[in-house]
Amino acid sequence: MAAYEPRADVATALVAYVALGSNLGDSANELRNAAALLARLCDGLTRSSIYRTTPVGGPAGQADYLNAVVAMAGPQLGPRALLNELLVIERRRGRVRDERWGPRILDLDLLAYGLEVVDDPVLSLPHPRLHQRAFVLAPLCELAPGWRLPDVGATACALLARLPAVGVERTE
Ligand code: PH2
Ligand code: MG
Ligand code: MG
Repeated sequence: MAAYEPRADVATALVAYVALGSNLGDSANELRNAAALLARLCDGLTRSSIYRTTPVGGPAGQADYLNAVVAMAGPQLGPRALLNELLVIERRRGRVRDERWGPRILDLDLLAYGLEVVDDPVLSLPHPRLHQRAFVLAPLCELAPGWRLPDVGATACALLARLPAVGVERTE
């Protein structure tokens, strides 16, 4: 019998999903630059469109956000090292953490890492509020319509359909 050969055409790469958000500075540029930095940390990156979204939570009167999601196929770092790198990139962009859910120049949230389900003080996977956030589910549904969250087994599109269709507008 022939030796087993993995079939490259059907093998599915491990994918990490990262949410990007900004409502200070040149937000569209922040998201594009962050996506370019993340592309260096994986074999292949795809980005959703950019969405203009109404702020959820936080102080009254903050500006609308721009949000997007990227899919990192074949990430070079494990989930904890990747999370740490996201924080490093945020800090380099001048992110200061003061008010919870206050305005920010760049927010990078690790949404999911393959099928990992983790719940510990530093890392929760999938991201615990992902299911309720249209500003994350809309770009994730666009990018990965068939992908199912490892914990609830539903797609981002199905979860999005349950939420009120307001406050999220695709811009490009
Ligand atoms: N991020 C938050 C809180 N609220 N609202 C919108 N529209 N977009 C965000 O990225 C966002 C938010 C906490 O990180
Ligand atoms: Mg966030
Ligand atoms: Mg964050």
